[in-house]
Amino acid sequence: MKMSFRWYGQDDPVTLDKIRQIPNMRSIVSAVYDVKVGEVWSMSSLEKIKDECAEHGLIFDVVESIPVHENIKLGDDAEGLIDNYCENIRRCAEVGVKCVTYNFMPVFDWTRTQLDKVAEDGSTSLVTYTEQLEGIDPLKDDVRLPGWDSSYSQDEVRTLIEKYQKLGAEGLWKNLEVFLKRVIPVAEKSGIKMAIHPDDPPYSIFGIPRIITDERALDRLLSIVDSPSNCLCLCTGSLGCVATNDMAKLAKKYAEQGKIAFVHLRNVAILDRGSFEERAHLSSCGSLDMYEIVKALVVGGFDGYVRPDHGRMIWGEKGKPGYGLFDRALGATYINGLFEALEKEYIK
Ligand SMILES: [Mn+2]
Repeated sequence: MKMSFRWYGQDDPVTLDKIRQIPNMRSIVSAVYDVKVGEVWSMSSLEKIKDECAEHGLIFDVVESIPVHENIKLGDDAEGLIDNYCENIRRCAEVGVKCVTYNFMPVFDWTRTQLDKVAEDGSTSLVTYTEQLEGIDPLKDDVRLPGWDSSYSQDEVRTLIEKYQKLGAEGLWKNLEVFLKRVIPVAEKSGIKMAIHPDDPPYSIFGIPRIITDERALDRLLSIVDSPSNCLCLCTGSLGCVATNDMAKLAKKYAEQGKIAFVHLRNVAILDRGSFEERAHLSSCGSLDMYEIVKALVVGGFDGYVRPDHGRMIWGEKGKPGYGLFDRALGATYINGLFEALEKEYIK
Protein backbone atom coordinates (compact mmCIF):
# COMPACT_ATOMS: atom_id res chain seq x y z
CA MET A 1 0.00 0.00 0.00
CA LYS A 2 1.27 3.44 -0.87
CA MET A 3 -0.25 6.11 1.39
CA SER A 4 -1.17 9.37 -0.29
CA PHE A 5 -2.91 12.68 0.41
CA ARG A 6 -4.79 15.06 -1.83
CA TRP A 7 -3.25 18.51 -2.13
CA TYR A 8 -4.84 21.40 -4.03
CA GLY A 9 -1.59 23.19 -4.75
CA GLN A 10 -0.24 26.55 -3.60
CA ASP A 11 -3.66 27.88 -2.58
CA ASP A 12 -4.43 24.90 -0.34
CA PRO A 13 -4.41 25.95 3.32
CA VAL A 14 -3.22 22.43 4.09
CA THR A 15 0.46 22.81 3.23
CA LEU A 16 3.03 20.21 2.23
CA ASP A 17 5.09 20.83 5.35
CA LYS A 18 2.06 19.74 7.41
CA ILE A 19 1.19 16.80 5.17
CA ARG A 20 4.73 15.39 5.39
CA GLN A 21 4.37 15.10 9.17
CA ILE A 22 1.55 12.54 8.89
CA PRO A 23 3.16 9.16 9.62
CA ASN A 24 3.84 6.95 6.57
CA MET A 25 2.85 9.70 4.12
CA ARG A 26 4.46 8.96 0.75
CA SER A 27 2.62 10.36 -2.25
CA ILE A 28 0.87 13.57 -3.21
CA VAL A 29 -2.33 13.47 -5.22
CA SER A 30 -2.73 16.71 -7.15
CA ALA A 31 -3.47 18.31 -10.51
CA VAL A 32 -2.76 21.37 -12.62
CA TYR A 33 -5.36 24.04 -11.85
CA ASP A 34 -4.09 26.96 -13.95
CA VAL A 35 -5.79 26.11 -17.27
CA LYS A 36 -9.37 25.42 -18.30
CA VAL A 37 -10.81 21.91 -18.62
CA GLY A 38 -9.87 20.46 -22.02
CA GLU A 39 -6.61 22.36 -22.43
CA VAL A 40 -3.09 20.95 -22.40
CA TRP A 41 -1.19 21.27 -19.11
CA SER A 42 2.15 23.06 -19.27
CA MET A 43 5.26 21.06 -18.42
CA SER A 44 6.41 23.89 -16.19
CA SER A 45 3.24 23.63 -14.05
CA LEU A 46 3.67 19.87 -13.72
CA GLU A 47 7.37 20.18 -12.91
CA LYS A 48 6.61 22.82 -10.29
CA ILE A 49 4.28 20.42 -8.43
CA LYS A 50 6.84 17.64 -8.68
CA ASP A 51 9.65 19.85 -7.35
CA GLU A 52 7.60 21.28 -4.48
CA CYS A 53 6.63 17.78 -3.39
CA ALA A 54 10.23 16.55 -3.64
CA GLU A 55 11.40 19.50 -1.52
CA HIS A 56 9.09 18.21 1.21
CA GLY A 57 10.18 14.58 0.91
CA LEU A 58 7.01 13.62 -0.95
CA ILE A 59 6.42 12.08 -4.38
CA PHE A 60 3.98 13.54 -6.91
CA ASP A 61 2.91 10.33 -8.63
CA VAL A 62 -0.90 10.41 -8.56
CA VAL A 63 -3.06 12.86 -10.51
CA GLU A 64 -6.61 13.56 -9.42
CA SER A 65 -7.87 14.38 -11.79
CA ILE A 66 -7.46 15.16 -15.44
CA PRO A 67 -11.04 16.35 -15.87
CA VAL A 68 -12.97 15.03 -18.86
CA HIS A 69 -14.49 17.87 -20.91
CA GLU A 70 -18.30 17.79 -21.22
CA ASN A 71 -18.01 17.57 -25.01
CA ILE A 72 -16.12 14.27 -24.67
CA LYS A 73 -18.92 12.91 -22.48
CA LEU A 74 -21.51 14.26 -24.91
CA GLY A 75 -19.62 12.98 -27.97
CA ASP A 76 -19.85 16.47 -29.43
CA ASP A 77 -16.77 17.52 -31.43
CA ALA A 78 -14.62 15.48 -29.02
CA GLU A 79 -11.70 14.52 -31.28
CA GLY A 80 -9.33 17.40 -30.47
CA LEU A 81 -10.26 17.33 -26.78
CA ILE A 82 -9.32 13.63 -26.58
CA ASP A 83 -6.03 14.46 -28.32
CA ASN A 84 -5.37 17.01 -25.57
CA TYR A 85 -6.31 14.46 -22.92
CA CYS A 86 -3.80 11.97 -24.35
CA GLU A 87 -1.13 14.66 -24.42
CA ASN A 88 -1.79 15.40 -20.74
CA ILE A 89 -1.30 11.72 -19.92
CA ARG A 90 2.07 11.72 -21.73
CA ARG A 91 3.12 14.87 -19.90
CA CYS A 92 2.10 13.48 -16.50
CA ALA A 93 4.23 10.41 -17.23
CA GLU A 94 7.20 12.65 -17.98
CA VAL A 95 7.19 14.00 -14.40
CA GLY A 96 6.84 10.53 -12.88
CA VAL A 97 3.06 10.15 -12.46
CA LYS A 98 1.96 6.49 -12.26
CA CYS A 99 -1.78 6.80 -11.70
CA VAL A 100 -4.39 9.19 -13.12
CA THR A 101 -7.90 9.35 -11.66
CA TYR A 102 -10.82 10.60 -13.69
CA ASN A 103 -14.58 10.36 -13.69
CA PHE A 104 -17.31 10.30 -16.29
CA MET A 105 -20.05 12.08 -14.34
CA PRO A 106 -22.18 14.43 -16.45
CA VAL A 107 -22.52 18.15 -15.60
CA PHE A 108 -21.46 17.98 -11.99
CA ASP A 109 -18.94 16.04 -10.01
CA TRP A 110 -19.86 14.80 -6.55
CA THR A 111 -23.18 16.10 -5.26
CA ARG A 112 -24.28 16.85 -1.72
CA THR A 113 -27.16 18.85 -0.34
CA GLN A 114 -25.14 20.31 2.55
CA LEU A 115 -21.43 20.68 3.28
CA ASP A 116 -21.48 21.65 6.94
CA LYS A 117 -24.04 19.50 8.70
CA VAL A 118 -23.32 19.71 12.42
CA ALA A 119 -23.10 16.34 14.17
CA GLU A 120 -23.79 15.68 17.85
CA ASP A 121 -20.10 16.01 18.72
CA GLY A 122 -19.88 19.46 17.07
CA SER A 123 -17.94 18.31 14.02
CA THR A 124 -19.34 19.10 10.58
CA SER A 125 -19.47 16.96 7.46
CA LEU A 126 -20.95 16.61 3.98
CA VAL A 127 -24.39 15.04 3.67
CA THR A 128 -27.03 14.27 1.07
CA TYR A 129 -30.66 14.23 2.16
CA THR A 130 -32.96 12.97 -0.57
CA GLU A 131 -35.87 15.06 0.68
CA GLN A 132 -33.83 18.19 -0.06
CA LEU A 133 -33.41 17.07 -3.69
CA GLU A 134 -37.07 16.23 -4.18
CA GLY A 135 -39.27 18.96 -5.48
CA ILE A 136 -36.36 20.65 -7.27
CA ASP A 137 -36.70 20.85 -11.04
CA PRO A 138 -33.33 22.06 -12.36
CA LEU A 139 -34.90 22.90 -15.72
CA LYS A 140 -37.30 25.35 -14.05
CA ASP A 141 -35.82 26.32 -10.69
CA ASP A 142 -32.65 28.24 -10.09
CA VAL A 143 -30.68 25.60 -8.29
CA ARG A 144 -27.07 25.34 -7.35
CA LEU A 145 -25.88 22.44 -5.26
CA PRO A 146 -22.51 22.02 -3.56
CA GLY A 147 -20.07 20.29 -5.91
CA TRP A 148 -21.50 21.86 -9.05
CA ASP A 149 -19.14 23.70 -11.31
CA SER A 150 -19.85 27.33 -10.46
CA SER A 151 -18.42 28.56 -13.77
CA TYR A 152 -21.66 27.57 -15.54
CA SER A 153 -24.53 30.01 -15.71
CA GLN A 154 -27.97 28.69 -14.80
CA ASP A 155 -28.91 28.67 -18.50
CA GLU A 156 -25.78 26.70 -19.40
CA VAL A 157 -26.58 24.15 -16.69
CA ARG A 158 -30.12 23.78 -18.08
CA THR A 159 -28.85 23.26 -21.63
CA LEU A 160 -26.32 20.68 -20.47
CA ILE A 161 -28.89 18.79 -18.40
CA GLU A 162 -31.24 18.64 -21.38
CA LYS A 163 -28.47 17.32 -23.63
CA TYR A 164 -27.63 14.53 -21.19
CA GLN A 165 -31.25 13.62 -20.61
CA LYS A 166 -31.52 13.20 -24.37
CA LEU A 167 -28.23 11.27 -24.61
CA GLY A 168 -29.27 8.74 -21.97
CA ALA A 169 -27.18 6.08 -20.25
CA GLU A 170 -26.39 4.04 -23.37
CA GLY A 171 -25.29 7.15 -25.25
CA LEU A 172 -22.98 8.01 -22.38
CA TRP A 173 -21.53 4.47 -22.37
CA LYS A 174 -20.87 4.80 -26.10
CA ASN A 175 -18.93 8.03 -25.57
CA LEU A 176 -16.99 6.48 -22.68
CA GLU A 177 -16.05 3.63 -25.00
CA VAL A 178 -14.75 6.05 -27.65
CA PHE A 179 -12.75 7.85 -24.96
CA LEU A 180 -11.23 4.68 -23.44
CA LYS A 181 -10.25 3.19 -26.78
CA ARG A 182 -8.18 6.28 -27.51
CA VAL A 183 -6.84 7.05 -24.04
CA ILE A 184 -5.99 3.65 -22.54
CA PRO A 185 -3.39 2.65 -25.18
CA VAL A 186 -1.62 5.99 -24.60
CA ALA A 187 -1.68 5.42 -20.84
CA GLU A 188 -0.36 1.88 -21.24
CA LYS A 189 2.51 3.08 -23.40
CA SER A 190 3.26 5.82 -20.83
CA GLY A 191 3.25 3.40 -17.86
CA ILE A 192 0.22 5.06 -16.29
CA LYS A 193 -2.81 3.36 -14.76
CA MET A 194 -6.09 5.14 -15.46
CA ALA A 195 -8.37 4.82 -12.41
CA ILE A 196 -12.01 5.70 -13.00
CA HIS A 197 -13.76 7.17 -9.98
CA PRO A 198 -17.29 5.87 -9.45
CA ASP A 199 -20.21 8.25 -9.64
CA ASP A 200 -20.82 9.99 -6.35
CA PRO A 201 -23.50 9.26 -5.31
CA PRO A 202 -23.99 6.20 -7.55
CA TYR A 203 -27.49 6.95 -8.70
CA SER A 204 -29.15 9.27 -11.19
CA ILE A 205 -30.09 12.76 -10.05
CA PHE A 206 -32.55 14.98 -11.96
CA GLY A 207 -32.84 12.38 -14.74
CA ILE A 208 -29.21 12.83 -15.78
CA PRO A 209 -27.58 9.48 -16.55
CA ARG A 210 -24.98 8.13 -14.17
CA ILE A 211 -23.31 4.92 -15.28
CA ILE A 212 -20.39 3.99 -12.99
CA THR A 213 -22.59 2.87 -10.17
CA ASP A 214 -22.25 -0.84 -9.34
CA GLU A 215 -20.47 -4.15 -9.96
CA ARG A 216 -22.12 -4.68 -13.31
CA ALA A 217 -20.97 -1.26 -14.49
CA LEU A 218 -17.41 -1.85 -13.26
CA ASP A 219 -17.30 -5.20 -15.12
CA ARG A 220 -18.57 -3.51 -18.26
CA LEU A 221 -16.03 -0.69 -17.96
CA LEU A 222 -13.13 -3.13 -17.56
CA SER A 223 -14.30 -5.20 -20.53
CA ILE A 224 -14.20 -2.23 -22.94
CA VAL A 225 -10.39 -2.23 -23.18
CA ASP A 226 -8.35 -5.17 -21.91
CA SER A 227 -5.24 -3.45 -20.61
CA PRO A 228 -3.26 -3.26 -17.35
CA SER A 229 -3.88 0.50 -17.58
CA ASN A 230 -7.69 0.23 -17.56
CA CYS A 231 -8.27 0.29 -13.79
CA LEU A 232 -10.53 1.45 -11.00
CA CYS A 233 -10.39 3.99 -8.23
CA LEU A 234 -12.35 2.19 -5.55
CA CYS A 235 -14.03 4.98 -3.57
CA THR A 236 -15.71 3.31 -0.61
CA GLY A 237 -17.78 6.34 0.34
CA SER A 238 -19.14 6.82 -3.19
CA LEU A 239 -20.06 3.29 -4.20
CA GLY A 240 -20.72 2.36 -0.59
CA CYS A 241 -23.42 4.93 0.11
CA VAL A 242 -25.98 2.50 -1.31
CA ALA A 243 -26.33 -0.73 0.66
CA THR A 244 -26.56 -2.92 -2.46
CA ASN A 245 -22.85 -2.34 -3.21
CA ASP A 246 -20.92 -4.78 -1.00
CA MET A 247 -17.63 -2.93 -0.71
CA ALA A 248 -15.58 -5.77 0.79
CA LYS A 249 -16.75 -8.13 -1.95
CA LEU A 250 -15.91 -5.60 -4.67
CA ALA A 251 -12.52 -4.84 -3.07
CA LYS A 252 -11.61 -8.55 -3.05
CA LYS A 253 -12.82 -9.25 -6.57
CA TYR A 254 -11.05 -6.36 -8.27
CA ALA A 255 -7.89 -6.58 -6.13
CA GLU A 256 -7.51 -10.21 -7.21
CA GLN A 257 -7.89 -9.10 -10.82
CA GLY A 258 -5.16 -6.47 -10.30
CA LYS A 259 -7.65 -3.81 -11.35
CA ILE A 260 -7.57 -1.47 -8.35
CA ALA A 261 -4.98 1.25 -8.90
CA PHE A 262 -6.22 3.66 -6.25
CA VAL A 263 -8.46 3.44 -3.20
CA HIS A 264 -10.33 6.28 -1.51
CA LEU A 265 -11.14 5.10 2.00
CA ARG A 266 -13.89 6.79 3.93
CA ASN A 267 -16.98 5.84 5.84
CA VAL A 268 -20.60 6.89 5.39
CA ALA A 269 -23.80 6.34 7.29
CA ILE A 270 -26.42 4.97 4.92
CA LEU A 271 -29.84 6.44 5.71
CA ASP A 272 -33.28 5.89 4.15
CA ARG A 273 -34.11 6.41 0.47
CA GLY A 274 -30.65 7.31 -0.84
CA SER A 275 -29.76 9.75 1.93
CA PHE A 276 -26.34 9.47 3.55
CA GLU A 277 -23.94 11.29 5.85
CA GLU A 278 -20.16 11.32 5.64
CA ARG A 279 -18.66 10.17 8.93
CA ALA A 280 -15.29 9.65 10.57
CA HIS A 281 -13.23 6.86 9.00
CA LEU A 282 -13.66 4.18 11.69
CA SER A 283 -16.00 1.23 11.08
CA SER A 284 -17.87 2.05 14.29
CA CYS A 285 -18.69 5.55 13.00
CA GLY A 286 -20.66 4.57 9.88
CA SER A 287 -22.25 1.79 7.84
CA LEU A 288 -19.10 0.43 6.18
CA ASP A 289 -16.88 -2.23 7.74
CA MET A 290 -13.50 -0.67 7.00
CA TYR A 291 -11.65 -3.63 8.52
CA GLU A 292 -13.34 -6.06 6.12
CA ILE A 293 -12.67 -3.74 3.15
CA VAL A 294 -8.96 -3.37 3.94
CA LYS A 295 -8.72 -7.10 4.67
CA ALA A 296 -10.20 -7.80 1.23
CA LEU A 297 -7.61 -5.51 -0.35
CA VAL A 298 -4.69 -7.07 1.52
CA VAL A 299 -5.79 -10.66 0.91
CA GLY A 300 -6.56 -9.81 -2.72
CA GLY A 301 -2.95 -8.68 -3.24
CA PHE A 302 -3.62 -4.94 -3.67
CA ASP A 303 -0.42 -2.87 -3.84
CA GLY A 304 -1.64 0.47 -5.22
CA TYR A 305 -2.28 3.93 -3.79
CA VAL A 306 -4.58 4.66 -0.87
CA ARG A 307 -5.76 7.96 0.48
CA PRO A 308 -8.03 9.03 3.28
CA ASP A 309 -10.98 10.58 1.50
CA HIS A 310 -13.23 13.38 2.73
CA GLY A 311 -12.84 14.14 6.39
CA ARG A 312 -15.06 16.03 8.78
CA MET A 313 -14.18 19.50 9.98
CA ILE A 314 -13.01 19.18 13.58
CA TRP A 315 -11.18 21.22 16.23
CA GLY A 316 -12.40 24.49 14.72
CA GLU A 317 -10.55 24.01 11.44
CA LYS A 318 -11.80 26.12 8.54
CA GLY A 319 -11.18 25.23 4.92
CA LYS A 320 -12.31 23.36 1.85
CA PRO A 321 -15.22 21.11 2.92
CA GLY A 322 -14.03 17.50 3.15
CA TYR A 323 -10.39 18.49 2.70
CA GLY A 324 -9.21 19.80 6.05
CA LEU A 325 -6.02 18.49 7.63
CA PHE A 326 -7.05 17.11 11.00
CA ASP A 327 -9.71 14.53 10.25
CA ARG A 328 -7.96 13.30 7.11
CA ALA A 329 -4.77 12.87 9.15
CA LEU A 330 -6.73 10.87 11.74
CA GLY A 331 -8.12 8.82 8.85
CA ALA A 332 -4.63 8.16 7.46
CA THR A 333 -3.43 6.99 10.86
CA TYR A 334 -6.39 4.64 11.24
CA ILE A 335 -5.84 3.27 7.73
CA ASN A 336 -2.14 2.74 8.50
CA GLY A 337 -3.16 0.72 11.55
CA LEU A 338 -5.58 -1.46 9.61
CA PHE A 339 -2.99 -2.19 6.91
CA GLU A 340 -0.20 -2.91 9.41
CA ALA A 341 -2.34 -5.36 11.35
CA LEU A 342 -3.74 -7.09 8.28
CA GLU A 343 -0.46 -7.30 6.41
CA LYS A 344 1.24 -8.87 9.46
CA GLU A 345 -1.60 -11.34 9.72
CA TYR A 346 -2.02 -12.29 6.06
CA ILE A 347 1.17 -11.47 4.16
CA LYS A 348 3.75 -14.04 5.12
MN1 LIG B 1 -13.62 9.50 -3.74
